Amino acid sequence: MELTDNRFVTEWINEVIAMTQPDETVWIDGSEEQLAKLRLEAVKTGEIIKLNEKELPGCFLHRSDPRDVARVEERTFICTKDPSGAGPTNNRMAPEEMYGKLRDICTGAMRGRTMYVIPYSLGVIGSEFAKYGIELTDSVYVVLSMAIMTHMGKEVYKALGSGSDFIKGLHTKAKLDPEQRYIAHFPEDKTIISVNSAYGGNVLLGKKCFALRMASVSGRDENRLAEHMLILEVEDPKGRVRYLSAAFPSACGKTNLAMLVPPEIYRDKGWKIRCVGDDIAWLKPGEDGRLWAVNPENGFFGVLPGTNERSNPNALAAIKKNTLYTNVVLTKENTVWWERLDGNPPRGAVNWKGEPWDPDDGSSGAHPNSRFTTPAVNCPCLSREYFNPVGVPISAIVFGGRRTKTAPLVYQSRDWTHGVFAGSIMASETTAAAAGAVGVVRRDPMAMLPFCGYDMGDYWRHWLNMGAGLEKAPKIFSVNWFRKNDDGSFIWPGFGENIRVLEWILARCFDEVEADISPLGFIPKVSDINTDGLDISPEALERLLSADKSLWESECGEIREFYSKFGGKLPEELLRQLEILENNVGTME
Ligand code: OXD
Ligand code: MN
Repeated sequence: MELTDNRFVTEWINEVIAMTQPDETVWIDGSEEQLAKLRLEAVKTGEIIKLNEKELPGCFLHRSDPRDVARVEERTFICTKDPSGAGPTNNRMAPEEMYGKLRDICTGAMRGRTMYVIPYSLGVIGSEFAKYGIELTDSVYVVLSMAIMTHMGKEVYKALGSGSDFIKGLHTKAKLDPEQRYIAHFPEDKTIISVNSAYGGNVLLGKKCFALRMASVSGRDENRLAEHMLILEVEDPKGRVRYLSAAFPSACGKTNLAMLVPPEIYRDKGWKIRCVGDDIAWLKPGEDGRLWAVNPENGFFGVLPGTNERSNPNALAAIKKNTLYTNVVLTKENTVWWERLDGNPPRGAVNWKGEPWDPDDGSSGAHPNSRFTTPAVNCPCLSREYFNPVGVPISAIVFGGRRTKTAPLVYQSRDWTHGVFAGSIMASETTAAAAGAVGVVRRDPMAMLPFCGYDMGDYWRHWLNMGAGLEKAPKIFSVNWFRKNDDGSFIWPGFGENIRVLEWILARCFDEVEADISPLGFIPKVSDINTDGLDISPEALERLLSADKSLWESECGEIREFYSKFGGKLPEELLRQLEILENNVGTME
């Protein structure tokens, strides 16, 4: 049954039906009844496997095609009429050319299949932040995932009324052909089309495609930011509640930080950390001159390998029910397992491809980018502000990356412009979240390299403008939890202990602590990072906070080279900041 008579919706759906030719069209209303029916159907077709109801109630396992396990940046396109609309860091194709290719792929692609119509909202429906989308898909997995990840349901049609302000999303698995895989964004047409994939990051169109790529473009015009950031609530022993947002490239422990459990010594004193978001933040100035943020999503799509009692007990608790697992080990007992969950890989299990798996043969059981999809409400430390339609006020913005040697544990930028510079020079060692080489250092400004929907030079300009318009702009910090000793061991314990750095960051935001001036920015006095109960010497801490002259000299060279890609789009202010850094590095011992 059609759930809306909005002609912008119905005319578009009819066009897509004519092209893709599904056997049937099902309008998703968001009801549990309909979802339960779809789960049953998907179990029957083998698209998902029902897990042990006693151990994992409401949980299912999905396996993606082995050639389709991660985002595919080389096949992700921004399609603007303006040849320079996508900038030097995105793939671009002219819209007509991309539409032509997609038309060929989509024609008849849903024959023999059902097409689902998914109405969803990013942000609480009806709130000032909310934006609406409709995804058409031939994948039940997508329907079930979108039901978890977004505010999904027929209420969206009511909020949309007869208007055309929604993002059109078309997804077809087509033949899952990697050679014909395209994740195409048409910002000028408010349209996303994704074909030949069924992996979450490529096909849950509300996530990276809309909430970051499309929303970054509209953010530029609407005085907003759409960022690859978690949002964290910190309550200190005095009961003061403050918020920070933090950008890290994929799989740098963002979900762990977002759900951080303070060490006992902090818990005893009354520190509490709550999660508002783990991946995406939408930000806009409030009337009070502060920057306010919401998490537009409604669930978590987190990486499983390495998720365990120590790294993220909250995530482990969250995924015990109503969770969709992708590409993990299936045990004899119909439960799931992944690398570094515990030291007990199961015997007699099957690996992520469904093949018999011997944990002693050296192969991994779960895919390195295996995932959980779980509702936000499952998270034991979810902030009460999570559903607040006006969001939360941000005191600090934190940029991070995975750097073995170069970046110090933490430093504070001198001002907003310097902070934008710090974000623009972010770099990290690559991980398995995107297809491609693992362990290579790549520059990833604001962790947005794969997600900024327009020219990054213009994006930085937008950041600079946003700051200029904020009376009480957040302070900006850079962190690196991943610095290593020469023997390859991590110097900083990370995980829950990161609260010690957050404590300093917030103290700086509220002028409660002095700092030293370093060539990079403000750094903590060694005595101002609380190491009570930690086995770390003042010398080691000093090393963590230090910056090596020769490494920073080459860093400056790499930044200059990276910046040169942006030509005239690079804001002058950032070039000035690079010159200041180069001078400062010149004065290092
Ligand atoms: C993600 C990513 O899936 O950043 O969140 O790749
Ligand atoms: Mn992410």
